[in-house]
Amino acid sequence: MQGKIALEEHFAIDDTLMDSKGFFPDDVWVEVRARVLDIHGRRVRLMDEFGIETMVLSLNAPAIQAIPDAKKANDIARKANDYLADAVRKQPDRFRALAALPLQDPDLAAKELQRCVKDLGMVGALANGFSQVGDTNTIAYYDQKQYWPFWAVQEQLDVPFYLHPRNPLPQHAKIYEGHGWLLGPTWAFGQETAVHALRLMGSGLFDQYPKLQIILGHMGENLPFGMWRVDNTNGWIPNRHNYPAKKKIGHYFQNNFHITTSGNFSTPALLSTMMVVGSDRIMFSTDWPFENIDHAAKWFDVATISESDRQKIGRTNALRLFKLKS
Ligand code: GRE
Ligand code: ZN
Repeated sequence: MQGKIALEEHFAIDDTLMDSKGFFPDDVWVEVRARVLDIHGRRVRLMDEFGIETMVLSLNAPAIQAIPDAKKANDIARKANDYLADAVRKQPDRFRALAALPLQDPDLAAKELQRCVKDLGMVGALANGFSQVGDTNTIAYYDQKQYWPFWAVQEQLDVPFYLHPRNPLPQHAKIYEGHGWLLGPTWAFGQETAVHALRLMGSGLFDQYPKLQIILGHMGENLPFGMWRVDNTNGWIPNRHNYPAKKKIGHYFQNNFHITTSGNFSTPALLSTMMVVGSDRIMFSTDWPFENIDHAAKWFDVATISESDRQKIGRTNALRLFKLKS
């Protein structure tokens, strides 16, 4: 398919580059390092070769979220966002941008989001899970009440928020001890991000800000497959669930969330996701440079879905969500 738009596509600046190193063996890192630092070279050649018209770019992980000092997090976020805006300006027909945010301080994050959207023309934000705040062992999830004024700004700007994975802190990852292969993209990323998303849904955030739109990668971090059970397990027990939100969790999942195919090029997973959220809320992505553009595109271009769904998922859903001109 020509004209695809991909929206979980990463770059790094020198200050955040090394955050990605630990996920790869040393010999592979030589390759990934070159890929993540490149924007206008090999990346664009691969986009041309595999029918990707536009990439919506975001910083690598965990980057800003792992800088406990709010002022420093703000400085690096601004630096990364200025760098990204410059790169997009060089090829505005091929790239768009998601803002990195210093969520250590909700007020600073709201200000930076406003600057990125209003002054730099960015089309949304991407955060890498919880933020470490003040010291490396103190963390905050974005359902917490101090973030609600930030969410008011996000809703008012009418741009989506991509909730991207990070690993749990070591002290919260005992279950993976001795099984390091389950950390990162294999399992821990999805587990961590799915629970964060469920916290947002159960908190009542979307009753207060019903227009908020959150994007999840990796085919919804396994949530489409689990959603029925979340709402229906032990349904025979009265008032089984006790959470602040007014509606079933699935309601928010279907009305306030979008899902991308990043790093999850599985047709059974795509078909299940289409049955749970519908083809209007799924969008193509690759997760370059941590996954491969050719794997994503060769899979998606011939996946057993209708051509009208391929157009929606490959292109037109993203045009609509990000208000890009067709
Ligand atoms: C990602 O961005 O999803 C990612 C990383 C690091 C390793 C693998 C991966 O940030 O998919
Ligand atoms: Zn990613």
